[in-house]
Amino acid sequence: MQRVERNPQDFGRVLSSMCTRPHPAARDAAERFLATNPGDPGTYETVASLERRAVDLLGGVVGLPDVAGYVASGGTEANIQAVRIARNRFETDTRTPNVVVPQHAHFSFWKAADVLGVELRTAPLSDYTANLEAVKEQIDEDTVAVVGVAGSTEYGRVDDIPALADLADDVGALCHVDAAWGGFVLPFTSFDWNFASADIDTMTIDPHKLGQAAVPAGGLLARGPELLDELAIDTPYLESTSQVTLTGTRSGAGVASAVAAMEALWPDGYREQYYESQADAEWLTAKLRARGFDVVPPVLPIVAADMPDRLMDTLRDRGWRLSRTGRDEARVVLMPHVDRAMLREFVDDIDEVFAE
Ligand code: 0PR
Repeated sequence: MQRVERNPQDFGRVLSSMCTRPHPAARDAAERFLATNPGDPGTYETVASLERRAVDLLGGVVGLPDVAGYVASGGTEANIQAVRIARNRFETDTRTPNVVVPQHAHFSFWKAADVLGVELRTAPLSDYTANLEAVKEQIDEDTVAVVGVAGSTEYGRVDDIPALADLADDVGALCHVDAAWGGFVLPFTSFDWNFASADIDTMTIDPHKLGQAAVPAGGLLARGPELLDELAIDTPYLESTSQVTLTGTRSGAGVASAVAAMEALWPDGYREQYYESQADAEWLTAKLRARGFDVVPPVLPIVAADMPDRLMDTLRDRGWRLSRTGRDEARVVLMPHVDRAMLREFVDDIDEVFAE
């Protein structure tokens, strides 16, 4: 078999990333819109209408057809903005608003707290998901948002979102769901909630991760336009009069590629990809267990296995890109570019290293 020459866009041995090879239609669309700026919809009308289309398509994915939102630079921006929405609704300026996150929340929430001057309260996990009692203990009258993670960065685990949404609702706080990575597989899993059925207010769901769009294309969604209005800033000299995004000039490439990817893949392409990746995750789990590694069972397609440092270093020397969890496990993210052939090669390499 002829090896494809390595270039920075070759995902041949990348097991650590949440980015992937964009869908061909997404790549073409990105190129076509490279020099456009959806931050100036008065000038760049086509890409502005594509952004509305992107939000509509995302609404289809999350089960809320008339959802509000925009295409952000990534999950970090979407999470910061969700916290900002919640903070801006808070009505007293004499007390510090707080946001309650389960411990596995992405580090972008720490950035959000720092930038926005809110207190971040973390609640411990049990069995890799938010412990509801612990979350409840952290909530008080100054809580502006309760965050649930749907597809955690390290283990791909999903919190009990409907329960977290109820806890938020009890104190009039917003419920934000970080589905930056998991959002495009959740509709095909046995989780029986979506944006419409659970009492979710805002959600992060990134086309540039499992949506197979080009970077940068994150997604911030809100139940209605009035929540997004919390972010509106006047833009006196543009033809449009206000802006809700955090960044000014933005990538039209991200927007156009998000639309192209979703038009090509929603729902059948994403469904097939999820089934394949989940089956591969289970295959890899079995192979690793058979070799004596402890593996955290993959609920969504991420596999974490306890591997000796020396083995990880040797695999890295052989070109494999693996990342570590906070507990030092090797983490394999089964993005669409990770297929069975690649995983066979990976397992063969592990066997070779052991045989040395
Ligand atoms: N929320 C969750 C659940 C995430 O996993 C991530 C990113 C974010 C939010 C933030 O998204 P952006 O990075 O788009 O702002 N999780 C990965 C991580 O931090 C991102 C990543 C992507 C890492 C590609 C490596 C890589 O090659 O690990």
